[in-house]
Amino acid sequence: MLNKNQTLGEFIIKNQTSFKYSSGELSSLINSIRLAAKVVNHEVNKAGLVDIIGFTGNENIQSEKQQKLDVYANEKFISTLINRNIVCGIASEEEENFITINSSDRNNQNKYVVLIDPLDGSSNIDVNVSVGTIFSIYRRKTKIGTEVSIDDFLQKGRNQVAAGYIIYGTSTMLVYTTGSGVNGFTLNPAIGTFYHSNSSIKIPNDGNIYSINEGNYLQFPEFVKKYIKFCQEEKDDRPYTSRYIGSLVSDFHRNMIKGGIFLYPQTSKNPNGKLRLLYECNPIAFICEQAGGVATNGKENILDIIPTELHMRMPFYCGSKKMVQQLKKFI
Ligand code: P6P
Repeated sequence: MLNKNQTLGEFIIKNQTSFKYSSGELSSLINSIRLAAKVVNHEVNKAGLVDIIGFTGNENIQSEKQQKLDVYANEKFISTLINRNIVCGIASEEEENFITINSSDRNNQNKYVVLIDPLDGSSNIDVNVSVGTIFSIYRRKTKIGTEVSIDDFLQKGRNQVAAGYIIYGTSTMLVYTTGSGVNGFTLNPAIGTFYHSNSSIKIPNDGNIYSINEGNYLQFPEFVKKYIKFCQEEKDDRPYTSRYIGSLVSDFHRNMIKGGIFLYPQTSKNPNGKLRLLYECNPIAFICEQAGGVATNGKENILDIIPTELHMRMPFYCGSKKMVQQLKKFI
C-alpha cells in the first residue's frame, strides 16, 4: 500500500526486518546513498549557474572526456560511503581500480561492496537533459576482516543484494530494490526529503516504445535490424514509437513506467556493446527483473553472466517481457 507521506528513511526502517540479511548495515548503506544523491542533485540542478559544467580536460579510464559533474559526483558518493564506514570496497566507472576501505583491518566487519556509475549520461549535462546515478550492492565473497579482492566485485548480477538508480530529471527520484520488488521515492527539494511516490513498480508486460540509437543502424547485428523494421511496420499494434534520450537511466525509467524495450547492441566502435556490465547492465537488469521485465545480452540473461573484468562492456536489451521475447525471435 502506497503511503505518499512515508519518507525513504521510514520505508527503509519499516522494511529492514523483511530483508533476509537485515543487520541494519544495508539500511545505513541505502541511507548514505540517499544523502549523496541529495548533494549531487543540488549541484546537477544548478550546474548551469556555476563553473561546474564543461570538461575537466582529463579523461577517465574509459578514455571518455570527464565532465566536472562526473568528477564531483564520483567524489561525493565515494566520500559519503567511506565516511559512513559501511562498505569494505567501492568500484566506480570513474576509477581504474576498485577502492578498498581498511578492509584488512581485522576489526572491519563491513560486508558489502558497492559498484557505481556516479553520473550516467554525462554527455547530456551541458544540454540540460536528465542524467542519473546507478548503484549495485553485493555481499563480499572473501572473509570479513581480510583484504578485499577483485573477486568481491566480479560477481554475477544474480548475487546482488540491492541495486538502484537516481534520476536527476524534471524531478529527482531514487528507485531501488533489495530483491522484494521495486519502489520509487521522489525528492521534495523544498525540504530535502525523499517521499514514497511509486510502490511495487511493475513494468507493463508489453509496450510500444523502442529505445535505440538508430544512428548506428548500419553497424547493428542482423537480428537487431530485423527487429527495428518489425517495430516500424504498419500492422495491428505497430508502428511503435521511437524514444531515445541517450541517458540509460532516463530511457529505462520511462520504459519501466510505460512499457518498452531498450537496446544497446554491439557496434563496430563497441564490439562488446557500450554499456558496462557491472555498474550499468546488472543493476538495471536486477531492477527490470524485479519489476517483471527481462534483460539479456542476446544470448543469456544478463544476471547470469560471470564477469571477467571490472569495466567490461556487454550488449544490452531490456524491458517489457513480451517485447524482449519478440526481439529474441529474430536471433
Ligand atoms: P550513445 C551515456 O553515456 C551512456 O553510457 C548511457 O547512459 C546511454 O544509454 C548510452 O551511453 C548512450 O550512448 O552511443 O547512444 O550516445
